[in-house]
Amino acid sequence: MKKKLLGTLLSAAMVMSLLAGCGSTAQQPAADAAADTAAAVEETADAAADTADAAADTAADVEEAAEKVEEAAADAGAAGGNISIGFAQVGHESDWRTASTKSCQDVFSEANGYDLSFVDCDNDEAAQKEAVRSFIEQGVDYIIIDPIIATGWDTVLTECEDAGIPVIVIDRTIDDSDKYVSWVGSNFLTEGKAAGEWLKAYAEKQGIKEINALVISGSTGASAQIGRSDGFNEIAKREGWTILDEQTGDFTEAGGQEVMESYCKSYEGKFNVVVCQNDNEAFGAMTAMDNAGVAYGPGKDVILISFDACTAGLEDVKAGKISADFECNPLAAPFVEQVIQQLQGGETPDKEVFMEEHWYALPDQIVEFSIDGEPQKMTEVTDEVIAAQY
Ligand code: GYE
Repeated sequence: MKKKLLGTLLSAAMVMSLLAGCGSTAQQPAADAAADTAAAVEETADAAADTADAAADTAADVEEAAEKVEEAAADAGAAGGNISIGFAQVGHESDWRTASTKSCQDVFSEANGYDLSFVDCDNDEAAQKEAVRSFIEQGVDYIIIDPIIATGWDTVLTECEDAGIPVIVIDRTIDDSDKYVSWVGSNFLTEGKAAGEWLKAYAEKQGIKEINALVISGSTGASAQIGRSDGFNEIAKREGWTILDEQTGDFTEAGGQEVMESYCKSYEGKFNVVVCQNDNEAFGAMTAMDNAGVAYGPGKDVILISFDACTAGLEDVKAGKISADFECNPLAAPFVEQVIQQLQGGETPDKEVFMEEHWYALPDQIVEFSIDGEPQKMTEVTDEVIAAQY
C-alpha cells in the first residue's frame, strides 16, 4: 500500500519538475510552486504511510495467521481439482472409532471432490505427530486431527500454521494450543456429569443408600477420558460416594476385560456400580463378570454404566445388561465438511462445534435428572432406536 502510494506521488513530482524544466521563463514560478506542493503532499503521504505501517506491525501476527488460512483455503481446489485432506485418526480401538473413520471416508470421498490421506495411528502419539508432518510434506489443503492425547501439540500445530495448512480438530480436544481453525466434537465433561446425575436419581428411586463404584477409564490423557472422569467424579464427591478404583482399559474390549478380571478378585463382593468409559470396555467387563459369577444389570447386584451408545451397546441396554448408556456421537464428518466449505468461501467458522447426544435406558431406568440445573431428557431404547444407531 505504502509503496504504491509513494510511487504514484513520485511520478507526479517527476512530471511536475520535467514540466518546470521544459517551460518558458514566464512559467517558471508557477511550475516551481506546483513542484513544492507535490513535495509537500509526498511528505504528508509518507508520514501517513509510516503510521499505517506501525499499526499494521502490531496486528501483524494475527493478520498473518488469518491471511495464511485464507490463502490456503483459496488455493485449495483452486485449480479445479479435488480438495486434499490428511486425517490423522486415533486408531481402531472401538466401535465408536470404526464409525468415526467410516463417517470421514464417506464424506471426504473422491465422488464428493476430496482426496483423503487416512492414517490409522494405532493409539501411538509419536506416530500421530509423524502423520501430521507427512501431511505437511505432501502439502495437503487441510489437516484433520483426532488427538490421541490432549497435550503436547503446540510445536506441530505451529509447523502446520507456518506451512499455511488449516487444521481442524475432531472428537477429542487439544488443550495446550489454539493453533487450529475449528474443533468439532462432544462435551465429555457433560457426559460424565450425566452418568453421575443419572446414578444419583436412579439409586434414590431404587432405595440404594451406598455407592461403591469401580471405574474402567479410557486411554489416560485423552480428553474423552479426562472429561468423563472429571464429570463423574464431581458428582461422586458431592454425593459422598466411594470410588474404590479407577484403572484404564484403553477404550478396548480386551482392556476392559483385563481390568474387570482383576477388580473381581480384588474387590469381590465390595462393589455395586461399574462405570466403563466406553461400550467396548463394557463388553469386556461383562465377560469378566460372567466368568466371575457377578450379576449385573437392572435389578441385579451391580449397576453397569457405559458411554458411546453404539449399536451393540444399545442392544445390551435392551437386553437388560447395561443399565444406562451415555451417547457420544462419532458422525462428525458432515460438520467438518461444513467447516471446510466455510473456509473455501472465505468465511470464518465457529471455533467450537458441539455434536448432539442422547442418554439411553429402558423405561424402568429412565429417571429425571438435571445437569448444572438443566433438566435432561432420556431416550428409551427401542428396536427402531437401535436400528438407527451407528
Ligand atoms: O468414547 C471411544 C473411542 O474419543 C470419544 O474414543 C472418543 C472415544 C470413544 O475409542 O470408544
